[in-house]
Amino acid sequence: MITLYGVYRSRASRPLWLLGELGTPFTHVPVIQSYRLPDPHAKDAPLNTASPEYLKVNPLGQVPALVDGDLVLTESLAITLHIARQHGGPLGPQTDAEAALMLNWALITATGIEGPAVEITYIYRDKGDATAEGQAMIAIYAEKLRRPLARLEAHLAAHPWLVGDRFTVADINTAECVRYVQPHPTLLTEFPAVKEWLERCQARPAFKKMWAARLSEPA
Ligand SMILES: N[C@@H](CCC(=O)N[C@@H](CS)C(=O)NCC(=O)O)C(=O)O
Repeated sequence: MITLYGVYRSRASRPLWLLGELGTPFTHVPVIQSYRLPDPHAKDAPLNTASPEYLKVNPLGQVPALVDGDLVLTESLAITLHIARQHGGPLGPQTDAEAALMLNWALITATGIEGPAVEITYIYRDKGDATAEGQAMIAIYAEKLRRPLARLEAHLAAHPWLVGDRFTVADINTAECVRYVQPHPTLLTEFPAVKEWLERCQARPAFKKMWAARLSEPA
């Protein structure tokens, strides 16, 4: 049985969405980020990323982590790709070429999209959209995103999904990173196929269920 560590309000959302799509049984341990607690070391603190017990699972002190028998994985996109290979059916790779393409999209996403997109979300969360300083920073991150988003746009203008013309783990991985751009909707209007694809991903019942669980957790 798989054990997945991490609250919904974290990058655990990625494997949690996938596991919801698949209906695979798993044990969920909702470890919270230590920085979200007033005193993560307090006696009554919930299990968190600084808890000695959790650091034995992931010495990096981050969520998500996955334990599957003797295998321990501590990167969300490696976790989703593993689950998809083991249990994914059509959401996982059917050939070596598909496995390679899913990894390729995960790396484009992790190296080109996630970083600047997360910064955009943080700026809106911390500064709102009113400050000139915030807008200047957003313009810098938006410019960094234009090339990888154009790459995605070119693919999605010609294909409904990222791999194999069907919804797969590759769509979950990339959609969960492009989601961080959504607080800045004018950027996505430059990439209409990406915007439409993201809306299709987020209309899926398993995404909506994951999102509702996320919203039900304390902010
Ligand atoms: N590259 C890692 C990033 C993991 C990560 O940054 N997790 C955050 C929550 S979304 C975390 O655990 N932060 C707690 C900390 O860094 O102290 C992944 O995708 O799994």
